[in-house]
Amino acid sequence: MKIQIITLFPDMFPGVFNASMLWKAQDRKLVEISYIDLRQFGHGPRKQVDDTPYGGGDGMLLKVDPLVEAIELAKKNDPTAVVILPTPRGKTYKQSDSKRLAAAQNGLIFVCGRYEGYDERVTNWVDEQFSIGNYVLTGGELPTMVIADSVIRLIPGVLGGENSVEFESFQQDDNNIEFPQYTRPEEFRGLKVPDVLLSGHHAEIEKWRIQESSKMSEK
Ligand code: 6GU
Repeated sequence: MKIQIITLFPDMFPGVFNASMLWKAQDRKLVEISYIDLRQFGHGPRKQVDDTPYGGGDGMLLKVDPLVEAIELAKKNDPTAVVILPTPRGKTYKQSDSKRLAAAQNGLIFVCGRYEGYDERVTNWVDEQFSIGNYVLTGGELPTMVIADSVIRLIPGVLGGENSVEFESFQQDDNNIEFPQYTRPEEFRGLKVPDVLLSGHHAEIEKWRIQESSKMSEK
């Protein structure tokens, strides 16, 4: 899967993508991540990519023309890729979205907005708009890392045991939370591992885990 990221800040990404599972996924050629520096599509001697909003208001908006030209280059590299715009105006991103994007196996093009926003006309070149929650971030880079991480780990071969995905949080549906887990020691500073997990009684353990999952989903 090709992942192309259009951003003014490509330096934000390698620390996240070049560690652990995400690094392994690239090392095994299961994903290929590349960056398109939006600045190179800026116009004029100052490579301007932003401008003041029509109608007035604070701050600067990313201009539509550099954004669209960058998307067109990314599309030329990967014509069937899905164009994703992370934005607080989008629908809330869910595990069902990551499953859908991973299963489709199309490449992904992320368009990272910055500053106070972007010219709304860019959405005509975008397939999906996602928010990652009800709070405001300074740009689309962090949401891009979040969404890309959640998709990449679902690509077959990225995680070790394929069934480690099956039982985890949100996998059955978007509200299901994984049960709590424990490892050695049996007691730490007076805190004991629940007896049932030490019982060796598989049916009881299964029952307990189901109970604990549904308790957590209610929170
Ligand atoms: Cl996708 N972008 C920004 N800038 N802020 C957000 C967001 C996205 N999702 C939640 N807050």
